[in-house]
Amino acid sequence: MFQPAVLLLVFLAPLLICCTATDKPMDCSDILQQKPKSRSGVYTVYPLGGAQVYCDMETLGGPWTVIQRRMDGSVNFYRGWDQYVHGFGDAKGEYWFGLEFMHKITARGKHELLVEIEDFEGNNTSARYSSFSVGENCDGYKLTVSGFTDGGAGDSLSGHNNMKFTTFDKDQDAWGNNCAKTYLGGFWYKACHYTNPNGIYRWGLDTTIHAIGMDWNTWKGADYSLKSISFKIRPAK
Ligand SMILES: [Ca+2]
Repeated sequence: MFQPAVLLLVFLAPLLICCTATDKPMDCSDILQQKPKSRSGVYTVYPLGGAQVYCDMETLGGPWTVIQRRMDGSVNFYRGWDQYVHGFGDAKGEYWFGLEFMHKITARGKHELLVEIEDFEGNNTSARYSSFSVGENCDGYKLTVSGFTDGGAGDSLSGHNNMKFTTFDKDQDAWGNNCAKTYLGGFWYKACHYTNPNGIYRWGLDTTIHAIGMDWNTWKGADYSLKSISFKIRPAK
């Protein structure tokens, strides 16, 4: 026979483990909620297992979880499906946070997206979307994005709404060939793109091979590869 105290422990143990797990921050908004004076920087979050991410606590009041960032060409973004699902790069610099993490975070509630871009002439601009989410694996990590507000960059993302994610080894785009292979990135390609944030880092205007750079067409056209671009999300108010 179990003693009552032992029985109680048996019932409480899973509950205790569960509560410990939910105390772990899933994204940068959890970080700020748990420690309101947190500054921008690299933090460990637990959308699944632990992963490093850059939190922007300042822009427009934050707290933004940076899910994609390019800034100096130091990381190769021409990668396969598994890497885009689980993430790659360095949270201190260039990285892709991972489609599974993006799905887990945006499935918690409505999120907004801020895209910030910069050219090589020192100009900065942005685009904002009031709703952004990434579907689950079995739905090809489909992008749902809407509610564009112009920060000066124009809207190069709404045209990708409802598209599944495509890499060179997983073609889910709306084109006869594989957009990732032709435009050398991985993205929610259609047939094929208005922006190519995971394309080749190629230092500004280059018309040698069409639209393979890190472009945002409504600002600088398809052959201008930006100096920096970042995608940031936060819970919608
Ligand atoms: Ca295709």
